[in-house]
Amino acid sequence: MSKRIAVIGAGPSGLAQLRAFQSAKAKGADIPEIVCFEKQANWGGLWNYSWRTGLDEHGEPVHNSMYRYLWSNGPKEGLEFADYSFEEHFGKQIASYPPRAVLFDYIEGRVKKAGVRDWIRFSTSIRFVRYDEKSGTFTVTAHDLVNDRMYEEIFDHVIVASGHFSTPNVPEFPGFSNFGGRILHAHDFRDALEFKGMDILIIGTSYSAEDIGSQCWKYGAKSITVSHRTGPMGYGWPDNWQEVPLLERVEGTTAFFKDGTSKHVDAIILCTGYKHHFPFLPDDLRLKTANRLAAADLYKGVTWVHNTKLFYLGMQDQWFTFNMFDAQAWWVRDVILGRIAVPTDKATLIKDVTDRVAREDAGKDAHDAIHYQGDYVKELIAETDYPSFDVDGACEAFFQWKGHKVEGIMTFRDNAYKSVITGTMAPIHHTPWKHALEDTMESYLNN
Ligand code: FAD
Ligand code: NA7
Repeated sequence: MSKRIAVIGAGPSGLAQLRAFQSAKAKGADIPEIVCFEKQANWGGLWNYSWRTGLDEHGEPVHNSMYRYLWSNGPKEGLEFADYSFEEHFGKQIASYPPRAVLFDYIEGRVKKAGVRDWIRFSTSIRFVRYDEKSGTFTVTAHDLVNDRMYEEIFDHVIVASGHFSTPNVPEFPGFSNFGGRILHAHDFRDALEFKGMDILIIGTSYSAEDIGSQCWKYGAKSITVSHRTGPMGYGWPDNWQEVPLLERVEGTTAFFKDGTSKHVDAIILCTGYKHHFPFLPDDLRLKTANRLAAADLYKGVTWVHNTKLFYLGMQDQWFTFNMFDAQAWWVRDVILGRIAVPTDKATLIKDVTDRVAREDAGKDAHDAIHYQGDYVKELIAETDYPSFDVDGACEAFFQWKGHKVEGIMTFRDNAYKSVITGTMAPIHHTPWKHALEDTMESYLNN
């Protein structure tokens, strides 16, 4: 096959795409030339931890938003690869909420086995992509950061897998310019020990707020105050943790909230989410969407409705992660291999998107949202040869996880769930999460 495919990003989504093509090749298919561009020096995306914040050694925005001591915020049984189980990788079943380094090792294990590393051009940032109507091809401008060399290449398809939890959404509140302590966004949070003994104010009520607050609590912050715009998280928090209405202003080191209360704070961490940000795409190719399950303008959640030669992976808000990226990558692969036909009339493509939005909007709660995304994963895998797995069982692990968080927000990670790939039960971790200050892979696997 003489087609050329550009994949932008070698995080879990981009790597899923490489594995999808490699698995077709292993079964005898004629596959196109795949070139994956990754701006970092290694693969793994957000799971490739960096101590850096701000700009990297080449002056590129640091992609990493993860931090030291980060453990999976959901059960691993919800994300397990159907073609590469945790037991296959580690040689045994492991506990359910692995630290970052353990999940990085697992992600890497599958692609090392597939032998796709030389499909990736590391330390290469994509600067621009443009589509030429006449030739029906994309011109991709890449920047080789090590040799400081820019070049262009032509591709038949572009697959954007650059993630959407890296460019921070950073609101400003009155008084920030004169605040008497540190203000940072979750994207730049690295080590909870920095906040030991401090009164911390967190803005936001989603995963970052919950987990960064919990990290700071675990590593000895004096108090945690979480300020909400819409509503409190409502878990059974420890005694030195309070939930308050939205921040109104700060004066010196005093924070004032909408209900008239105030509190001394030493540092403010904005856990206010991220932006879908594609500075390398022109208007006609650039996705603009809210962080939701039914992303805008993507037929089947992956095909750009305005140019069906362009695909996006992993752009949805995420209950399902690695296995959903796989479902998407296998599906996109099969479109490119001509095994799946994408409708040619735009009205049909757009109707698919509006139907998905309506179905998501019809859901009442998190339970419905989990089912909605589970059904999406099922829909895609039914159309490809991705190994079928018990998606409802993975949803069940998520429901149990939600219940365990309500039972104890600082103890939910002490639970274990059953693998939907191998059917085996995970062991209970040897140390309760709140006492496990050390997060090396060696320590975690010592079960
Ligand atoms: P990313 O992991 O973001 O990878 C994108 C890749 O594209 C990066 O390697 C980046 O360097 C590269 N790239 C970007 N722009 C360019 C460019 N212009 N040129 C070349 N390369 C480029 N998920 C879970 O399942 N469990 C968790 O516990 C969990 N915790 C999380 C905690 C945090 C703090 C965050 C932010 C996310 C978490 N996630 C978690 C969700 C996470 O989004 C997914 O697990 C996963 O990393 C998404 O994979 P991705 O490949 O789509 O994007
Ligand atoms: P999310 O899930 O997008 O949540 C963003 C939070 O920030 C949410 O609670 C928002 O409140 C809040 N927010 C956003 N803008 C503001 C302003 N201007 N003022 C106050 N509050 C605001 O991002 P996360 O970082 O928590 O999670 C992203 C991923 O990282 C996730 O997949 C995890 O796995 C890790 P709202 O509820 O809209 O009022």
